[in-house]
Amino acid sequence: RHKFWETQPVGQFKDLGDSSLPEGPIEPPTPLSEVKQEPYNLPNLYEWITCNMDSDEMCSEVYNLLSNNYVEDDENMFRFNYSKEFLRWALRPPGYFKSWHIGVRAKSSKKLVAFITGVPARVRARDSVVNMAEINFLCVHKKLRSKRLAPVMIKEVTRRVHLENIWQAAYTAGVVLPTPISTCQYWHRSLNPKKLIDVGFSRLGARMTMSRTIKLYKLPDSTATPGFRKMEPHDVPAVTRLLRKYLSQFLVAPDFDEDDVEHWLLPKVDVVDSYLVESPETHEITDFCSFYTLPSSILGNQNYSTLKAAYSYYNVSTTTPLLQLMNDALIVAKQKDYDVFNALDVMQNESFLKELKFGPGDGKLHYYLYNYRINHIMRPSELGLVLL
Ligand code: YNC
Ligand code: MG
Repeated sequence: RHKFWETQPVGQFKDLGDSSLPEGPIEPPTPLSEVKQEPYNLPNLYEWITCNMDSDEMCSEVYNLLSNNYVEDDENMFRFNYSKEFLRWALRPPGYFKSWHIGVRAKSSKKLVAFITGVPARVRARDSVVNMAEINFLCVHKKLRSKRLAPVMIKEVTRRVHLENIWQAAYTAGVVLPTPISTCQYWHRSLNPKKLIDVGFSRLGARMTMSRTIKLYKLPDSTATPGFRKMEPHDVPAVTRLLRKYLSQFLVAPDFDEDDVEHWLLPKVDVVDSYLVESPETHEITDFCSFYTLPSSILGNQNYSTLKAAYSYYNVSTTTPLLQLMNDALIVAKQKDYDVFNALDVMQNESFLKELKFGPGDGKLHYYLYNYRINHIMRPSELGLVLL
């Protein structure tokens, strides 16, 4: 059934529910001298390249491949449109390896036709902190689909990860593969309901008029929480402490240090936004919320070409109720002209989704680990990890 995935060190469907298998690495590391030294073979017309994301030209090539060929919804109405600045941010975190930004191009035309990336991350699974690769942006040009190029891309990134003495990986996908550690759902909160309905992202509810719908999703003009403000560079140590403590309750979560927080959470225009609550009395940082910016191209609409979407990232509440904190996040997203605010049902998100008028999306998002067994299927609320 899964000719490729059956050969890989991942949880196999036949082992689901077998709690006699030990949690942890499925295979031990091999000596580095035994890792294959040469790249895997590609069909003759193609060659491997390492993509230098410092270069504007390379970033544009990657951007063009993805904006035309990356993930679409089931009805092919929308396609992710990650910006160049976002790709730069996503691919150059602390300690990143250039060799993990892998392209395939046609030898004759030099055109980029496929891409896959990894970035390093420390991920905690129960009590173990594991050095992993987070794999993302696997893309094969539409004209080269179903030719078994994806397994070659995956084997090549695996080889290059192994060369850095890293043996585990985390990734998410909309498709079911052997075997999800958890299956999550996206929820959507309309900020600009008229546009969302006009472009076919959402539908007018039964017995609803457009004006009632606009009223239903109306938000206050300004945030409600005293001391709510944008995160600044001097907040990095306090946010790191707050986030580390919060994430410790989940079964799988990133192990962020201050460098990670500076990279992943300090605000970057049109890439990532972070807000926190500083107590007006004690000046303590008590709460935190963040979202990243990922527009989608709207395919074949006369009036609109892009949907501006915010995606809930990491949120921590200790003093401000999470519901109020997230309502303030919706208010700033609305002020910044986002059309929709998306959130997965991970961490404690279920506690605010329905009350804040998020509706369930249709697609699922499956979370996977490579070469690491987790002995039960986790509930989304046990997951403390958000991948881009
Ligand atoms: C996928 N998304 O099952 P079997 S998510 C992993 N992730 O293998 P072909 C996938 N595997 O079942 P196509 C996958 N999609 O026979 C398909 N597969 O064992 C498997 N779409 O290959 C599939 N991006 O080349 C099958 O398929 C085999 O031409 C078939 O190419 C697939 O980034 C794809 O959705 C996805 O660009 C490239 O459809 C193409 O269809 C495409 O014949 C639009 O492949 C964009 C899209 C995927 C987004 C993502 C995470 C990727 C994770 C990859 C796995 C990483 C493993 C860990 C490596 C490091 C290890 C260490 C240490
Ligand atoms: Mg293919």
